[in-house]
Amino acid sequence: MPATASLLRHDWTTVEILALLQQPLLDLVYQAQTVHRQYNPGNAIQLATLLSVKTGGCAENCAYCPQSAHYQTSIKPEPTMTVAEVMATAQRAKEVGATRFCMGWAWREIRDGKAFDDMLDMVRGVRSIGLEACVTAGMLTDTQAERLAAAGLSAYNHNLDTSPEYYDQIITTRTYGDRLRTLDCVRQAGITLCCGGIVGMGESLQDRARMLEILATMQPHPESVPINALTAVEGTPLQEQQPIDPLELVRMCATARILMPKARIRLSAGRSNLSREAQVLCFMAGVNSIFYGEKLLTTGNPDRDADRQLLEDIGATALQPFAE
Ligand code: SAM
Ligand code: DTB
Ligand code: SF4
Repeated sequence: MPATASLLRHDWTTVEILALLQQPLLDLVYQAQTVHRQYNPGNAIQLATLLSVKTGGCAENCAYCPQSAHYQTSIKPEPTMTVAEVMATAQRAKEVGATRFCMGWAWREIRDGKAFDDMLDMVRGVRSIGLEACVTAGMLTDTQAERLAAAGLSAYNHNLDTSPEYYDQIITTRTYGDRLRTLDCVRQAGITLCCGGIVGMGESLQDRARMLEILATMQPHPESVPINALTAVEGTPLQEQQPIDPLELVRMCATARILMPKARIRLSAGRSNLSREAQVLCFMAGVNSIFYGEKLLTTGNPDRDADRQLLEDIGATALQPFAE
C-alpha cells in the first residue's frame, strides 16, 4: 500500500478513483481495511433507524423513487405523521438499540409553516430522549438550516445520488447545482452532512468515480456517506434494472472508505438482497453504519433480530450515540 494512501485528502481525481475502483478486489479491500483500522479502531457499527414521516406524492421525478407522484407505484400519499406518533416511534427505536433516528419527508423542498414547525419539534423531541436526530426533506434555505441547527439537528441527509454527467438520466425536476446549494446551506449552519448516492441505476464505473470524487473533494468530507444499492420498485422507470453484483457494492464501499477515511460509511438500501457474507465483506471494506429496523422509508430491510445476530457473530458492537 502506498504510504500516502491513508492521508486525509481533498484533491482526489477521477483517474485516481477509477484506478482504486478497478484494482484487484483483494488489494482494494486490504487497502480499505488498513485505512479503516487506522482511522476507526474498534468494531463499532452505528445503528440508525429510519422513519417516513411524510410518505408519497412527491413533486420530483427521481427515476428510482417509489414516492414520486410522477409514477404509478404501490405507494400512495399518506397523511403526515404527528409529533406524538413520531416520538412514540423514536422511543421504540431507542429501546431496541438504535442511536440515530432519521426522519424522511417526500418533499421537493422544505416550506415554512406548521409542517416545518412540527419538524423542529420532532428534532427537539428526538434529541431530548438521547438520540441523534437526522432529517431528509429535500432542498432548504439558509434560514431553514439555521432553525434546524438551533433545534439540535445532528445531521441532514441530502444525497448526490449519481454523477453530474448521469444526473439528467435520473432526475430532470432539479439540477446537480440545486443539490450542492442545499449541501452548502447545511454546512454553513453547522449541521453535519449525510451525503451519498445510489449504485445499480445503469451508471458507468466512470459515473461512480465521479460521484465519489464530488464527495471526496468536499472540505470537510461529509461525516456520513450512505451507499444505497438500487431497490428496483415496480412502476418506477428503473423497475427493470437488474440487481447490482454485491462485489461491485463492496468495491464502492471500499473506495469510499479509502477516499474519506473518517466518514461513517453506511450500507443503506439494498441490504435485504445481500447475504450475510456479502455484508461482512462490506464491513471488512470499511462500512461502519447500517439502517436498523424492518423498514427503510417504504421498502424492506433485514429483521432486527437477524442484524443483532450478525453483529454478535462477527464480534461487532453497536456504536454509542454522540460517540463522535
Ligand atoms: N425527498 C428527499 C430527497 O430526495 O432528498 C428525502 C427522501 S429520499 C427518499 C432520500 C434518498 O433515498 C434519495 O436521495 C435516494 O438516494 C434514496 N432512495 C430513494 N429511493 C431509493 C431506491 N428505490 N433505492 C435506493 N435508494 C433510494
Ligand atoms: C439514504 O441514503 N437512504 C435512505 C435514507 N438516506 C433516507 C433511504 C433509502 C430509501 C430506499 C427506498 C425506500 O424505502 O423508499
Ligand atoms: Fe421526492 Fe426524494 Fe423520492 Fe426524489 S427521492 S421523488 S425528492 S422523495
